[in-house]
Amino acid sequence: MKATRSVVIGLVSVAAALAAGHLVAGLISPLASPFLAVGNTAIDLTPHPVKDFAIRTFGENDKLVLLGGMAVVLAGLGVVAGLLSRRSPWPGTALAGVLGLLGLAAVLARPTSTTWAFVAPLASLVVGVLAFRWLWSRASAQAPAEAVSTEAPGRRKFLASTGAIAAGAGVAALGGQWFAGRVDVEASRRAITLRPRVKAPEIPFDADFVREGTPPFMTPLDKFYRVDTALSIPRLRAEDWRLRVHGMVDNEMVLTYDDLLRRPLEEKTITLVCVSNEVGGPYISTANFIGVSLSDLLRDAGVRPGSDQLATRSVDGWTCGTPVESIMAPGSNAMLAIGMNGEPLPLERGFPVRMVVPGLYGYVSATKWLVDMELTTFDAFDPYWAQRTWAKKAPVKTMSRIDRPKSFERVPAGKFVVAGIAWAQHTGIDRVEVRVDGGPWQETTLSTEVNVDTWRMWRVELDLKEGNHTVECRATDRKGYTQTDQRAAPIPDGATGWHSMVFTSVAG
Ligand SMILES: Nc1nc2c(c(=O)[nH]1)N[C@H]1C(S)=C(S)[C@@H](COP(=O)(O)O)O[C@H]1N2
Ligand SMILES: [Mo]
Repeated sequence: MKATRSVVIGLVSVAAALAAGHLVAGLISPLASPFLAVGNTAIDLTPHPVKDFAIRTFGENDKLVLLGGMAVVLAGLGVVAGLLSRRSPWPGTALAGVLGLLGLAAVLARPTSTTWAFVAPLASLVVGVLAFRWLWSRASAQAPAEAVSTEAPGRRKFLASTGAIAAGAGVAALGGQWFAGRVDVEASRRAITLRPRVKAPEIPFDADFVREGTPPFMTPLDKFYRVDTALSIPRLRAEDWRLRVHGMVDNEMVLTYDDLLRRPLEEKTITLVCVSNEVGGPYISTANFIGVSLSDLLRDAGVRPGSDQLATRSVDGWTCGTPVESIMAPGSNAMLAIGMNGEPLPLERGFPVRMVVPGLYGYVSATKWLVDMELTTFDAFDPYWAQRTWAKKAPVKTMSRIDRPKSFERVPAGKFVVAGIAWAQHTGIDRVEVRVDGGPWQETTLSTEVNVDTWRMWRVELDLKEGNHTVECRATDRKGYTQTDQRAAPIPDGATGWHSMVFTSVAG
């Protein structure tokens, strides 16, 4: 068989197999799609430095890059399978079978796997093998005809059969997407109006120094940093949502979205920080969260003595462990959030319900698409990131960042305003100092404080001679702790060290 034909057969069979699995998954359970399951497994198995690299390099596109990479690898395998099968269909058949079994294993191993999930990868396996065998027989049946130089009809038949399967694969893949999306989450979200009983206080005009280079105090939702392991955003309707509260409690509960709406809704301005944030990094944002008090809810459930960890689970299987005392402490402001910046939670923010606990990094506090809460102990359960060598407990560290000047920026010599942000969540910032070229520390002016659970901005006017400079900043919190200059990487419990910026003052 010609090499081009064998390659086309391999590629089309792979596409047919993936599309068939995706279609069946769309009908029974979207996360059972073998393509997505393999991708999600890859994310879970990726060592965290690689994960951090992916987030840093590709940002929010990291998952698209992964899916694209998987498509390239699968296409490559299809090509190899085709080329190996020029004389006999068995190498390709075997490869289709092995890939199918891998898909099956990935789907079954997912924590979200449902009873019938195996049907989707099974469809991939069967369709992949059958498509390959059929196309192979069509292609080789024409071979003698080619030999006697009546190539045209043979090629036409071959093109017709591969074209038909390729088109079928396209339709099946789109159908799978459509069926998966038919659970109309957007409509569910649009139907919700949130009327918090207590609104967050207005943000004072001098809570940020935007014109001098700091971020705006409130982060618009499309600018809010995003970090999660979800390859496809879970699609859970508010009306279908249930939260099970169980484990070391006196009263097990199952809550509905309406149950939450019947509780007093409060709006709070809170900053969220990711433990992966490097010194000077971007993974920090601030929003108005609307939700119900988590400590009130746990009091209703009756936490038994001895339970020190709240284990929470997302609908996609991601898990999180939060110290019970951080939630129950007076004024903890821990909440089950259903709204952000006045809207119901956006889908990628954990619609319909997520958790927020000020003072703790997101991976130990901010479960999105929350569906299960178990009161347990730190000894008894390790959540997702603790299983991957991150710390079990991770309070947010007091830190500061320079936003102006930017790295290697050329600024006018003479008077120049340096500005940035600082945070000591749940404690409050006492002061921020800067120094230039290793000189004496100088106090900066802080913005008006909104509350201790949010970031705070700072600015200072410097008078600088022409030439290269290095500016450093350090924050001190209300407990009297001043940021250490010792640089530490984000793993296992958050980066430390002073942020510094090299820039040049030039004669204007
Ligand atoms: N279900 C789920 N919730 C999650 C995560 C996740 O991977 N899955 N990541 C956590 C981490 S590490 C952070 S920093 C915050 C980020 O929330 P955001 O994406 O809304 O900014 O969500 C937390 N909640
Ligand atoms: Mo995070």
